[in-house]
Amino acid sequence: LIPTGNEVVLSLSLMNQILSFDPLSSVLVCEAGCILEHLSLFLRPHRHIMPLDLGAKGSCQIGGNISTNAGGLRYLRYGSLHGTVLGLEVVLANGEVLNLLSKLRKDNTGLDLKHIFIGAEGTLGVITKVSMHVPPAPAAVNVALVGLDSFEKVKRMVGRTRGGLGEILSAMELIDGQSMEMVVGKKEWGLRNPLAGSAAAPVAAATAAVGAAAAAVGTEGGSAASPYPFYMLLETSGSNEEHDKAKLEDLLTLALEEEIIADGALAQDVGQANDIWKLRELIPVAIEEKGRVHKFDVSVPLDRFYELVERAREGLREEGVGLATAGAGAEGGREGVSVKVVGYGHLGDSNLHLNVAVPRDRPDPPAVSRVLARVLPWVMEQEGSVSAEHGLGQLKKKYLPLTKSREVVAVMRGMKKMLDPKGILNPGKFFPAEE
Ligand code: LAC
Ligand code: ZN
Repeated sequence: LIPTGNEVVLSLSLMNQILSFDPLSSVLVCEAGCILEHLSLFLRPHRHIMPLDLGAKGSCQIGGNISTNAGGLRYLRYGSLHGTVLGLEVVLANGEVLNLLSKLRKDNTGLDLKHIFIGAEGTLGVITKVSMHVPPAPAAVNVALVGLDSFEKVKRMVGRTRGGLGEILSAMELIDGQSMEMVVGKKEWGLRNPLAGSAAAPVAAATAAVGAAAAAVGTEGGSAASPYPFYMLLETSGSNEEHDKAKLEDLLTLALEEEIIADGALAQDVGQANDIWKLRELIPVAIEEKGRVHKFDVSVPLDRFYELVERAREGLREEGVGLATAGAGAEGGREGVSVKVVGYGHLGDSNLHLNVAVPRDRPDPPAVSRVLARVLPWVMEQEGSVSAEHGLGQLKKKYLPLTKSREVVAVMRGMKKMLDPKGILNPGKFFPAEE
């Protein structure tokens, strides 16, 4: 976090106490500076989990998670923080402490003010305490990775998965082929693609390969590290290991028979499950090394979900920009520059992360800027959202009027003026300059 002007950055990291936990009602109350992963570790012996999980769990604080309305990897199952946060304590701009620290699931008395602070990016008050409904830990968690030949098949698999796994489905994530190549390409992480042939892949060797197709590498556009253009990570969380596993196996077997998936692997233990998760969670870390990353975090209807990534790649190619691929390295392109484009994200929530890495040593070539400028207008044409889970901050505040009508933005401004008349809370974020 960096101050952008004459600002003071407030650290809540010393406010890291857990205040109470009631296992019967599953309510956790803590201070806002608690690190997400510490909360998960605290809950483990009590057989509960946090309703949210994200790659940054080891450093992010729960107050920040709530202020940014973080989404993450468990959203599909446990939903938004607007549902799981039961109460907040908030310090207002005038120093008053707003006690909204309810521990109740249901409380229909007047306006439910906590909601305006969830996702307000710190512009309306400073969250200091948090009360959350935390789910019981599932007794059985299973993780599978499947490889698919086209996004059309990904869409069919989404339907099959929802139908086949029903209430035990807890995550459905997308990893595209180039993301996979990038993550397994980081040799120091020692991660393998369990669907990339059996000989050299410890994970695959120990993982039950569901498809005989495992060895048949060589899909068009694929590589040794990533034989398929698409992968889906499927997770189930339920109460009966055998029953859940049987359901997942049936789903994969059926999907193979119908040629919706080309191959699949089911993790045989927690270590393998974690390794499959790492293939997904480390994508944003891996791309940081490829250059300065333009990050798009958009909601797009599933039907046209991946089209955005394809359009970006096509647009760049047409503009003469080279596209870096793992094996081949960089093809420079007419513009003498090469960028890396990957797509991944929360398929089950229609939330796509399009990341474009450009060389760090110089400003973006105009050709790249032209293509990237078309991304968000296209998203809006699909009635999507320009920020699905990362918020607007200062970089994307100009897009607020693209998503919200004038009247809606006016009400937001009115609330800001009422709660923070001098504009001292997180200035310059979120609200675009007034017309
Ligand atoms: C993720 C972050 C980028 O989903 O939101 O990995
Ligand atoms: Zn995400």
